[in-house]
Amino acid sequence: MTDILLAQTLGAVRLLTLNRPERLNALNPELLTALNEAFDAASADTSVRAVLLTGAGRGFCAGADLMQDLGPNGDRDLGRSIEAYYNPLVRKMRALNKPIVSAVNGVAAGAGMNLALAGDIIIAARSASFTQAFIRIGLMPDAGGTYFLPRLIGDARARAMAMLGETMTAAQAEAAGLVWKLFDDEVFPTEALTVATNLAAKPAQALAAMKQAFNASAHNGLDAQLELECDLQRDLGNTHDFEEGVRAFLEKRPGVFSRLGGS
Ligand code: T3D
Repeated sequence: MTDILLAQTLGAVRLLTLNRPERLNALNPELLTALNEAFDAASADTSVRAVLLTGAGRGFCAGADLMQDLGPNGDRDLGRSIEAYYNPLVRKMRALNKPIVSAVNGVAAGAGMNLALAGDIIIAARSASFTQAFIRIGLMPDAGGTYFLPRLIGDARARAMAMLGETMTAAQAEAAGLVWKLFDDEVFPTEALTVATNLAAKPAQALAAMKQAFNASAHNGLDAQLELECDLQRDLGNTHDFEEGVRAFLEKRPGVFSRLGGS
């Protein structure tokens, strides 16, 4: 039996590959459980300094598996699966004190798109596409879509994308600010790993503090945010990484930075 989620450790990067290519990596309970467990494991493993999330085959993720039984005898309480799988997963991704790179290798639809948006840095292959497919099946965005989308691309674009259900090409997504960078398809896996590897070599405590601050800025006012920055920077000023960073600058060499809670 093939693993529904491939988890590989490449140096300090934990590469997670959604692995149901024949269903465009649609999310069923087994895959959602595996993802939840994989983020717990990445959090607990101090040797992991960055997570890279991508899809096998030609899709990133087609959202919820629509082949599940939704007929008269099926479970129509969608809230139940959202509470059990999607919401914990999105919360875990945001709370993880290590950066997540969402590497969107192909189509990202519905909750699959929104999982990508829960990452810290979103990159995409030029052939990738993004769609809030929910409206086509009489649903609304979940998995954080109504939270992330307006913050990333603005309220006007977010509403239109969700309500019209149109597909955004990778180039449009880059222009709208949904993704940070595009890479040619042929080099996408290599470039995605390079982004994650670069992140993994950076000062882990500074990255964790940044993630905390960016998460908080979604709901903080300026005063609260300035105070949070001050508190976090005070802590960072006492780290070995700060000492090392300044020393490396003065000695004109690259810094060698520690992982979370260790060297
Ligand atoms: O309780 C809960 O779970 C609630 C949570 C809901 C969250 C949601 O995500 S709701 C939204 C669910 N997703 C969708 O509505 C998207 C459905 N898929 C599509 O619209 C299209 O497949 C795509 C736009 C993603 C890609 O189109 P295309 O033309 O590139 O591929 P395709 O031919 O449609 O799909 C290829 C295969 O994947 C195909 O199987 P086949 O015919 O080759 O055997 C197709 O059925 C399968 N597939 C695609 N999406 C899903 C799927 N199988 C199961 N579930 C899917 N979501």
